[in-house]
Amino acid sequence: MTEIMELITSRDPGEKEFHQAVEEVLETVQPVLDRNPHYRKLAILERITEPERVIMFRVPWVDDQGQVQVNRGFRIEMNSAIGPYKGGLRFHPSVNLSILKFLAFEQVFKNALTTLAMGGGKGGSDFDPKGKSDDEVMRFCQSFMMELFRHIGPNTDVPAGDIGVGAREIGFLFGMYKRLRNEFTGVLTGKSLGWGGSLIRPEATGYGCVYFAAEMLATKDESLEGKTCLVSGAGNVAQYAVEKLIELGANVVTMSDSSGYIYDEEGIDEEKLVFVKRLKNVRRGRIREYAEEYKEAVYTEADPSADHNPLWDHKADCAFPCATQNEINGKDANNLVHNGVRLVCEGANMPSTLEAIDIFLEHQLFYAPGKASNAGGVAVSGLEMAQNSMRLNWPREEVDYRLQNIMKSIHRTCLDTSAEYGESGNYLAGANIAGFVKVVDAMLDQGLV
Ligand code: NDP
Ligand code: 2IT
Repeated sequence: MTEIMELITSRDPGEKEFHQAVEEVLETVQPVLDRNPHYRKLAILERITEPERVIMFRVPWVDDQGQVQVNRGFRIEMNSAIGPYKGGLRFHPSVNLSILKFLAFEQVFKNALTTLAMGGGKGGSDFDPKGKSDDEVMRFCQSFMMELFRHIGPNTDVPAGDIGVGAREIGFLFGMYKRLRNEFTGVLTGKSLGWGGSLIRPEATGYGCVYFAAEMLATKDESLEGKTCLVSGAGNVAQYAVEKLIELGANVVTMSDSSGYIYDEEGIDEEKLVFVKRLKNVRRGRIREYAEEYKEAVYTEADPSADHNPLWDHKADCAFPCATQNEINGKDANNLVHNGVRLVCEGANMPSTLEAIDIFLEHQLFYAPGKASNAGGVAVSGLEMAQNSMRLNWPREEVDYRLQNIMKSIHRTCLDTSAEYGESGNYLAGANIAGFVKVVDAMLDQGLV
């Protein structure tokens, strides 16, 4: 195992997020490797950590001042053992190969857990949609698709949204794909309802995450009702996690963006959440304005030089990190434990550092890794693909019912698998092993690919 980490780190020395994601999986799948000594000869680890294909391309576009801008576009086609590559596109200035490879790697296991036939991929650009006009975003998306279209397709690779890519961007990307290919297919998910989108897809990641948390608590005959919850982020995942938490009677006291966070001791209610949705989705403003609107809330500006995030330093029962990777470090994890938090359910991808995860496991918190607890988004993307193939639309209740069942099934798989491999109650081990076994079995069935 250390051998394979050495190989990966020496091959791509700068890719620290990718190394972190691989290390987290390798640390937990050892029992599978021990039971299957032939995996070594078949170079399973070497194959599963190497993308099937990496596409990098130039994205030139013209801004509103007539100035030519150049961004970098990517698509990592990580693994297609169990279905077409599937995974989001991220537009954020921090995007690079390391971040997208970690996301694509996680996606492979996550998609396997959903029970649907989807391989893993991820893509995006270092383009920053913040502060850009709709026209600029459209020109960028059109240029991005002018290269990406030749690599994707409804049976090949099906992108969707992620940070910085929502319904607006998916619309512009779809329009250009349709024009270039002259075909109307489900090549992207997260489409708007009127032209092939699925009900519940916008809600799916946040709702699914809360369904997963409810399942964890139910194993101890507890529920979310009356629980104080810390949520980070204020985007797609955070908004719908908060919506479902409110519906289930929890008291949500925080939300954040990259500039800072609000703490509202009285709780974010339905009306306040409507304000956040308008603020973020329509006006594209900052979370600071919440505390200007609701005087009972306190706003704290982010301090990039601080060694911890004060959002995680409040008395609470549950924490839902829904912003970005590595937003909970070891110090934050200790703060959560000392403040009485007993459940951490990840809406974001890899929001906890390896040190933070060790602290959660050591203190026996309910800890759900993102690849299990945030799989509801890609699961409903899979349901969107199914509806597109059949050219029909399921009602809201049907999609929500299927989402709930998928989250229950992932929860059950994590618990059963962790028990089977002597790690009872360790959702991280359960998720990693179950995803790994499914993908590896498929790879072996298909020969040396
Ligand atoms: P959005 O772009 O809608 O929202 C992202 C939120 O996180 C914003 O509040 C943003 O603040 C904040 N954020 C982003 N980057 C940083 C950063 N570097 N530091 C601090 N805050 C940051 O994205 P989503 O809600 O879709 O995604 C959130 C997380 O959930 C990501 O980890 C994503 O990979 C994961 N995820 C998303 C799924 C989906 O279906 N959308 C599915 C599964 C996982 P600001 O506006 O200031 O940048
Ligand atoms: O990280 C994720 O699972 C997503 N961004 C959603 C991917 C998808 O294809 O819906």
